[in-house]
Amino acid sequence: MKENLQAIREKAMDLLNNVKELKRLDEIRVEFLGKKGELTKVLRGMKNLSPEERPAIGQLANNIREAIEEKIEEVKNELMKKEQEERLKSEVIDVTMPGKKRRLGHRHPMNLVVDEIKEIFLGMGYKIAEGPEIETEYYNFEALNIPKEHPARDEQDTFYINENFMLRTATSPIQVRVMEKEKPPIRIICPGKVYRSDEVDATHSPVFHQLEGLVVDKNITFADLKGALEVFAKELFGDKVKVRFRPHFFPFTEPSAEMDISCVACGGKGCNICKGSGWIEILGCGMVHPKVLKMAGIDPDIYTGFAFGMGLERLAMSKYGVKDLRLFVENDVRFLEQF
Ligand code: 2NL
Repeated sequence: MKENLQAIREKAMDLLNNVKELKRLDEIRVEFLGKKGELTKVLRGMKNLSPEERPAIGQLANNIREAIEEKIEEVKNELMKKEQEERLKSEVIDVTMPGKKRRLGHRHPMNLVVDEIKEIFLGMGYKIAEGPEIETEYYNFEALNIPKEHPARDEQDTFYINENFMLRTATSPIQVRVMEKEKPPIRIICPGKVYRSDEVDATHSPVFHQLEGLVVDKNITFADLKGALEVFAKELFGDKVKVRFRPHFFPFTEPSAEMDISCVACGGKGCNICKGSGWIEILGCGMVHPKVLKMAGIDPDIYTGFAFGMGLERLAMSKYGVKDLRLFVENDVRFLEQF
């Protein structure tokens, strides 16, 4: 009987040491101390013991009951404490915890170049002009001396909305509108989106950005053009940059030229960026064609002017070393956060 009691004690203690939930604790109490519990059963069997044995076993049984009761109480307190701690832990608000870090936005490289170029020309006394993206053939082509047969007019290059309207293929129509409205001196730049029906690749997109400039006044010469554009190039790309002008053709300027800058990647030695030539073409320019002035209502016998135009994606690509123009529109933060 004594061994029996010890075994019960051990079994109960073992169970109690491993109990994890209050509910299970109550089950254990009933199992051992309840009316049909193991210990109760043993105590019932006491009447079969001899009177000499009875007190000692009775004493032992009571000790064990007390020990189990005590243990139950102890485990109960422990479990309740743990439960409360867990609840408090889950409910706690740590007011000293730092807030969620928000990622700071970045300015788009396209906006960075546009603004930088604007600042340069504003500093030289130019004003900024804007105009509609939907244009007529007159403002987009006719007024710029682009004849009907000119390849630039080809349906392939131009997005037509209907017979009368199209998406502008350059920002020159803005300048035509300014010439019509205002008297010289005119000194403007026209940044904006332009549209051409091109297939998308690393250097082409049907929507891109352009910035054109126009100066009209008495006695404006090609030397003024060269001076203004050289200052512009040095301010944008640094004082060490060299420029050169190559003869070119545009229907709206005469004479016309393209301006190159010494390669920003290799400094003119020749590399894969400038395809070994040491030069990068950045803009087209020329003296405004007398016919263009005349059509806009400016007397070419009194006034002369120069104009220039540049694609901003390509400019931003050489300035920031971007190899694929599609990155400008994909809005991948890994790209954007570098600016
Ligand atoms: C280029 C070349 C150019 C112009 C644009 C212009 C505007 C008027 C009159 C005369 Cl209203 N010319 N603009 C002149 C020369 C070149 O752009 O390669 N652009 C991306």
